[in-house]
Order: sequence, then structure tokens, then C-alpha cells
Amino acid sequence: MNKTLSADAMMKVLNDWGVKRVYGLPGGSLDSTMNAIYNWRDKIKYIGVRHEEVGGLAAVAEAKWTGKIAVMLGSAGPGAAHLLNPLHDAALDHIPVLAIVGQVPSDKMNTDYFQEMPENPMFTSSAVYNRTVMTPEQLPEVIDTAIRKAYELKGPAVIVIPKDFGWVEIEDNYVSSAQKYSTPQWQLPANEEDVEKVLDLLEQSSRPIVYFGRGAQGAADELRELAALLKLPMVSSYLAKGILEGDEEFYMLSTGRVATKPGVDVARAADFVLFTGTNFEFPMFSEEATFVDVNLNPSVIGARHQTKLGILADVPTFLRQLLNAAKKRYGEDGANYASARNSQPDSDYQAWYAAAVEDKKQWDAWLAKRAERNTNPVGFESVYKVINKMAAKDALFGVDVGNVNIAVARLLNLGGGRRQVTSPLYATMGFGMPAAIAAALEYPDREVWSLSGDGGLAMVVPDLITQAEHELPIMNLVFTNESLGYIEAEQDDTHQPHSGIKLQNVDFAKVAEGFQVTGFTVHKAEELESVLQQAQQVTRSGKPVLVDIKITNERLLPVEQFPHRRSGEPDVIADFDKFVEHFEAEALEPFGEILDRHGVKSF
Ligand SMILES: Cc1ncc(C[n+]2csc(CCOP(=O)(O)OP(=O)(O)O)c2C)c(N)n1
Ligand SMILES: [Mg+2]
Repeated sequence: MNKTLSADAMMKVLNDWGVKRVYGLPGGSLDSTMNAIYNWRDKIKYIGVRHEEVGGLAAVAEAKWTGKIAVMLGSAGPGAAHLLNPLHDAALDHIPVLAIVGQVPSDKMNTDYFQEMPENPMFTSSAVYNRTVMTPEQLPEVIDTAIRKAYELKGPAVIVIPKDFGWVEIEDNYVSSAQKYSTPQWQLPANEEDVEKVLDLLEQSSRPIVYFGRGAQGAADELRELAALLKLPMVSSYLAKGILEGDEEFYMLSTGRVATKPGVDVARAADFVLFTGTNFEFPMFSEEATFVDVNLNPSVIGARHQTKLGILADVPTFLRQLLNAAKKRYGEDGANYASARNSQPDSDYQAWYAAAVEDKKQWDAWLAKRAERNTNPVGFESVYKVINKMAAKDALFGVDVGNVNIAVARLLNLGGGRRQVTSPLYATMGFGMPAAIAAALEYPDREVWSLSGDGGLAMVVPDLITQAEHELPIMNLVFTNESLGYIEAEQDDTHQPHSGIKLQNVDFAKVAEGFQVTGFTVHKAEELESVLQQAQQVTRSGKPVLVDIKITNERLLPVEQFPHRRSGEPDVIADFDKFVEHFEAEALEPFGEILDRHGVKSF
């Protein structure tokens, strides 16, 4: 029987599962692993980063982009601790990743040895499978098991390997399960009575909406058809934005703080919410609204509000069932829907839809006008107008955490195959640039952008050198407002003094040059396009570039505070006129007034 080093047997298993690269930074505890990585360098690429957290975030982002297992490395103790943030992000977003973690030699474990930390307990709240290998012989099997578990349980697996094990020669006879594993498809239809009940509830509602999340992935046609047939306005979670094109008249984008005004307005005014494929946690809906929750995950149903009806089903299948049932009941073109709604005035639902459409139009017009402003420093709307124009049709955006999320939710055009990846739930700053690194490695033929604030980028900026080393043609944009802006806004809302939010101005272009990345700076809106064009020339020559955009520290309009009526919500907005004047939002009407004009009753 052939022999192999235990660490090489591990690499064989990774290769069987299609792992293309490993992100990390070595330590003594990883010597045998690094030796095996060297031996397998033709099949699995090593991506050395300057901070393990960046490698970990890149691995998580890779799995977010591809849906496939991605691998990060951390050495014993401090290296492992740097992986906690990425792993918890993967946990909250249900992302399959594998962390290979070093440990002191097995005969030194439990003696408070140099760099020793019992690592598994640190990952208890994050990992779906979290073990220390007990013998050199079992290393390939444990890695194989970890990957199966990560896929099945949709989350991070952590394998801790004592330093000495990887060097041990073992029988080369382990056959991985990679070829036999299938991902369950879980097409689960709702039962037909429940589908009929949804139509009954819709008929009884006055201001119905669909609110969808990522569970609606792949159901764009069904959503469009449903909106057209029953005149249903729709709102989605921030992350579900790319499911539709974004410019559909019925689609208000998102609600909450990372949101649009029509998204907030329509969600708040709805009296019926078909809550599909989402676990959206913020209370942005009326407490009196009737909810139907449709989800493939039973623990999510009824978790966020009082639910009238819970339906365990996959969203695309459920939407097709709903469409079929609606066409049966109301005719192929929905012509009988109005008369079926006999408990409600016939015109109501159409007027409601029309009011929502008008609200969105008003909002879009306001944003378009703001994008024309030639300000110094630059306004968000102008920047995103240029990005929308210049980015490739299928560009990939690594997005950080902060105001950039509000801007992306409102302003980035994600239609036509563009995608964004971010840290939506755990919201760990520094995510954008590692996500761009992963995208550029995985999709060398697509255009990749990294969008960060000055706080977020500063957390990970040394890994610009990783981009340079691997010649990753990434457009790194950093929005310098000299503030932790997202938190500054929170401090304003709590009426406290600004505390700890001020950031020193950084010349990021100069910083980039130090990391061998070409840097540009933009001060004025009118320079934007020409500078970004020069930057694009650099990426087209196969190299990364950084553009430091000195952006306004004006707060983006807090749409979640825009009142439903000019008066009546004194706790939120004491003086409506002052509020809209401050945000130059005089052209936007409270939604209550738009509804009044359309004859729709609301609060
Ligand atoms: C690791 C981490 N630390 C702190 C926070 C809290 N936080 C959320 S957004 C934000 C400010 C981000 O600042 P910046 O990157 O400059 O973006 P801006 O909002 O100014 O555009 C902070 C501190 C976080 N989400 N993650
Ligand atoms: Mg900032």
C-alpha cells in the first residue's frame, strides 16, 4: 500500500471537493499544512494575505459568490482568533466554508504551551461542525466530514489540527465522499388549501404587498407575473435586490434604514404582507398588518410578527402555485379579481398600486436630480450615476459595511447580471475589499469593484498588496468622508454629542502607491468620470487601482424617518419643513398625501 503524509491526504480531499484555492498566513503550527500546500501547488492555489481576517473574509465571500465550499487558514492561537469574524459572518448568512486551524503539537496540548489556546470553544457559536483531529490517520476523513457538514448544515466548519499530525505518514487509502454528495434541492410545494387561503386573505385586504427575501432567488418571472396580474407592489430585503432588475415600476426596493423612501412607505402602509423567503428582522411594517409567511425554514415562520398563516414551501414553487390558483379564480388576465374583492371597494387595490408607482417615480426623479449636482466634495448620487454608467453589464461588487450599504441599496444598478456581496447580517466592516479579491480570483473575465468607506477600508488596506501580487484588476473605490458616517448618523438620532466617530483624512491614493497599486484622488463631482476612466485603463491593463473619492459627509436622507404625514408623528420629526429643507427633499411628499390623492384610505 502507498503511503502519504497525513497533510497531503487532506489536500487530496480538498482537491476532490473542487477547492481551487486556500487563503491564509502561515505559522509554525501550520508547517505540515504549508508543506502539503506547496506539494499541491499545481492544483490548489495558495493566496497569502497580510491578515488572516482578510483571508477568512475572502473565503466567505468566495463561497457567497459561488455557493461552493471555500477554505481559510489560521495558525494556532492568534491566527485562529483572526478567523472568528469571517466564520460568524458565514454562520449568520448560512455559508459553507472550511477553516483549517493550527494547534500546538499533540503532546504539548493542555500544558499552556507557547501560543496554545483551546480553539474549538471560541467557535462554538459559529460553526456547524467544530472539531479537533485526534489522530494523523483520521485527518482526511475528518476534513471530508467537515465539508459534507458545511454543505448540509449550510455554515462554517472548523477543523483544528495539532502541529505534528500532518507530518505523519499514513496509508494512502482514503476515498473521499466528494463524488457521491448531492445537494438537496428541496422543492417543496405548499398544500393547495393554503394557497387558496392566501387568495382569500388578499381579497379581504386593501393595501397588499409582497415582501420577498433571498428565498425568492430564481423566481423573478413569477414575481413579475404576480405583480402584473394582481397589481401588487413589492418590497424586498436589501440582499434580494439583484433578483429583479430594480427598475420595475412595482418594485420599491428595500425598507428599513438600508432602504428607499417608497420601500419604507409601502411597507409601513401595507395592511397585508405576503412575507416570502425572508427572515427580515426590523419592525418596519404596521403592527395591524396581516402576515402570511412562506419559508422553507420552519423556524423562521412566525418569528418576526404575528402570522395569520404559515406556509412551509419553497418560494419559487409556491409563487407558481399562487399564480395558477389566481388565474383559475380570476381568469388568465385577472379580469375577475376586482369583482372577487367584494368586501372592498373595487378600485382600491388598483389605486393603491398606482399610488405606490407614483411614490417610486417621485423618488427616482429626486435621485436623478441630485445626481446632477456638481458638488465638492462629491455627492453619493453623482458617484453612483457614474458607476452605473461605467461598470460592465455583469460587474461584481464587493461591498463594505456602513453608508455604502445605504447607497448601494438605493443607487447601484444591479440589473442585467451584476451582483454584490456584502456582510448583511453580521455587518463586519472590512468585508468589501476581501470580497473583491475573491471575485477577481474566481471570475478573472469579469469586472470587479470594491466599494468601501474610509473606516472600512482602513481595517483591511494592507491587503492591497495581495491584489498587486496576484495582479487582480480590481477597481477599489474608497469614499472618504472623514467619519464613521453610519454611526455618526446614529449618534445624531440619539441626540448625543459626536463621540469617537471622527476619522483623520487619509491620502489613500498615496497609501495605495506604497502597496504598489496605482492611486487616484477625486475631489469634485466634475472630475469623477474622467478619473474613473483613467482608473479603468489601469484595470484593463490587468492591474488593481484605487480611487479615493472625497465624498460629502452630508447624511443620506434617513428615509425611515420620513413621516407618513406632515404632522402626526412629532416624536420622529418635530418639524417636517425643516426636515425636508435640511435634506433638500422638498420635492418628496409624505406617502399619506399621495394615497389621499389616489383615494386610498390610510392612517
Ligand atoms: C468590525 C466592525 N466594527 C464596528 C462596526 C460598527 N459600524 C458599522 S458602520 C460603521 C462606520 C463605517 O464607517 P466608514 O467605513 O467610514 O463608512 P461610512 O459610513 O462613513 O461611509 C461602524 C463603525 C462594524 N459594523 N464592524
Ligand atoms: Mg467614512
